Formats: sequence, C-alpha cells, structure tokens
Amino acid sequence: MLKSNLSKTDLQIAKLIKQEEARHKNGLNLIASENYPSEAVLEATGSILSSKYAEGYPKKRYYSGMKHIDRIEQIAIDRAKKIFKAEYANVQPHSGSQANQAVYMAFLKPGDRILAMDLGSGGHLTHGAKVNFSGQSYKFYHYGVNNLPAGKAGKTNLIDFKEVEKLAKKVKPKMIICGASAYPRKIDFRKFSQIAKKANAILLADIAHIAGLIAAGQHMRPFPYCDIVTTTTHKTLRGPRGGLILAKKKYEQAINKAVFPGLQGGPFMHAIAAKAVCFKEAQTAQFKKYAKQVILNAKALAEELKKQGLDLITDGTDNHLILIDLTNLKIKGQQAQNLLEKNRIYTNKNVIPYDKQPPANPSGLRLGAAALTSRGFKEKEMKEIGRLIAKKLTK
Ligand code: DSN
Repeated sequence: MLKSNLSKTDLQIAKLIKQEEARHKNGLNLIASENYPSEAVLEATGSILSSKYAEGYPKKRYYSGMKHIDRIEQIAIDRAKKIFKAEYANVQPHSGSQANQAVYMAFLKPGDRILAMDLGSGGHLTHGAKVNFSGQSYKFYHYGVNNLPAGKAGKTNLIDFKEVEKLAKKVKPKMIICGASAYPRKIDFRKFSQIAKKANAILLADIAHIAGLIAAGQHMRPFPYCDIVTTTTHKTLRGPRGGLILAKKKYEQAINKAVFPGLQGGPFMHAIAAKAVCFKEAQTAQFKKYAKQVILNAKALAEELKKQGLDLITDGTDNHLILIDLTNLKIKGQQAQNLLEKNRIYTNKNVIPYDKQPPANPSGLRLGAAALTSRGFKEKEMKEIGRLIAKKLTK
C-alpha cells in the first residue's frame, strides 16, 4: 500500500480505503442492495475513460476523439439488449434514481397520475415518496400488499392484484410502476401488464434489486410484458454503480432525449465500459450459477431464521432478500441494525407492511444474500449466520 500512487498523494484517504476493505473482509455484508463486482469491472471503472467527455450518443456526439468511446457505448447497449431481451437500451443514467427520473420526464407532465407500490409495502423512494422529487412532481397513487392472517390464505403480505386493478380503474394512471426494494417474492409482470393494458397505462418495471436474477433466467423476464424497464447495475447484477433504461423500440427517441440533454450532461464513460464488462459477465455459465446460488443462500438463511423462531414477511423468500418482522421481539429496527453492526454483521432497518413504528425505527430488518454469495458463501454458512443473527436478536 505504501508504494501506491494514492498513498503517496493522500495517505489519509488511502488508509481509509484499506480500512473499508478490511471492514468488508472481516465482516458479513447482508445489505440487500450491495454487492462486490469483479476486478475486471473495477479496472474499467478506474480507467482513462473517466477523462472523456461524450455528450450525445454513439455517432451523434458534441466532441471529437470519439472513435473508441462510441464502440464501447455501442457494445454496452448491444449486450444490455441481449441479456434482457430488450429492443432498446440507454446505458447512460448515472443511477437508478436518474433512470426513473428520465422515464417520468420522457412520458409525463408534472401533476400526471402514476400508480406504484407504496414505500411501506416495499416500494422505492422514487416511486412517489413525498420527500422525493417523484412525489413532489407527480400525482402518485399507491397499491400495497395484502394483510391476510398468516397461514390462513397461504403467505400474507403479497401484492394485492385486486387492489392494483381496482385502483388502476379508478385512478386512470398514465403510468403503472411495478418492482420494489424490499419485496421478497417474485413479481408477476404478466399480471401487471394485463392491468396496465386495460387501464391504457404505460407499464414501467423497476427491476433494480432483481436484475441479476432476471439476467440469469432465475426470475420472470419483464419483456415483452412491460413497456419500459429501469434498473441499477450494481445490486444482484454485480456491475459498477450506475443505472440503465431498457424499453420497446417505440420509446427510444423520447427516452434518449430525456436522459441527454434533458437530465444529464456528459455520460460517465468509465462506468459505461464497466457496465459493458458486467453485461458480458452476466452471460456466462458462472454468473447463472452465481444467481442460482444467491437464491439458494437466501432461502437457506430464511429457513434457519424461521427455525430459530423469527417471523419473516411473506414467511420466506423467492429472491435474494429477506425481511425480518421484529414486531414480536423486544428489539426494533434501529437497535437490531446497531446490535448486529457491533458484531460485524451489516444489515439495514426497514419498514414492514402496515408498520406501526416510525421509519426512523421501523419494525423490520432487511437482509440480502447477493454480496456474501459473491464471496463464495453457500447454504451451510448462511445457516450458521442465521443462527448467529437469531441469537443476537432474541437475547
Ligand atoms: N437504496 C437502495 C436500496 O437499499 O434498496 C435502493 O435504491
């Protein structure tokens, strides 16, 4: 480390980066939205490409010196289209939030109606939370999950499609959003598309959390059911920090215009190259195996937590994430997160459906298996972690 350029220039930051690396190595990262990209992705992220301005799109730029940059962006676009079976891709959004913002900007006017999943049921801030630009600029209506007594009708807290349909009929939204940040079950894009068609609404799927599972064929694909798809590239997809928009061909012009010049300036070409690398990796047999293992690991962890007496929202998981319901324990979300952090287990407090606690100290704790699976953890280790977590939370 002492010989690195960074430590020569800025020892303070170099040391902190090393310490952060050690925190990851010596701890257990169960934060559902985090993951570890490959060295190849990191190499592209830290490359010369961060020097280049490239406003515009391949072959339609405002700068010279675009020979290699154009090829890189086109490769990223083609690979993204291939892995998600999409007709169009825009690889420029800096984040998932900006991808959503660009889609709203492309098709909606301020005040237009959108129907999306509420934050408490597992939706995202950019799906109309009052504190977010989305909730301040558009008229959001929210559907949630059912609240059936556990065990009676099978799993409780599942998306209530009857409510979605009823609201779509009543509200007549211009856009319906499906996809979530804290929903542990599969999302039925086909059912959403039937409702959106009847309501004559554009259907947007925000697949940020499950993108890697979809790319690996471990979750229903959003196309051809959805009109537009947004995602981040750094969660289960294991790419660099960034966003991506996919859509049917007819939406190309409107989305391109909204991303640039509508919302962003120069694209981050280092991030786009890293996205291209991640899209290549996502096509390998190794990645398919990885995504399968993520689900097996999440299920093993969920089963062990249940065996140890903890309640889980929806009684388990179909994907990479688990939401522990702390209602019947003495401890709430904030204390649970702190207590586990003291034991080098990293999670995040999360609201649960019909939560009686405030968001600052909610009744839920969200866990995810993507990062530890990248480190090679299997079911046996996940069960051990499950026992450890249960012991700490029920003490
Ligand atoms: N903040 C991310 C998450 O933790 O799910 C989503 O943007």
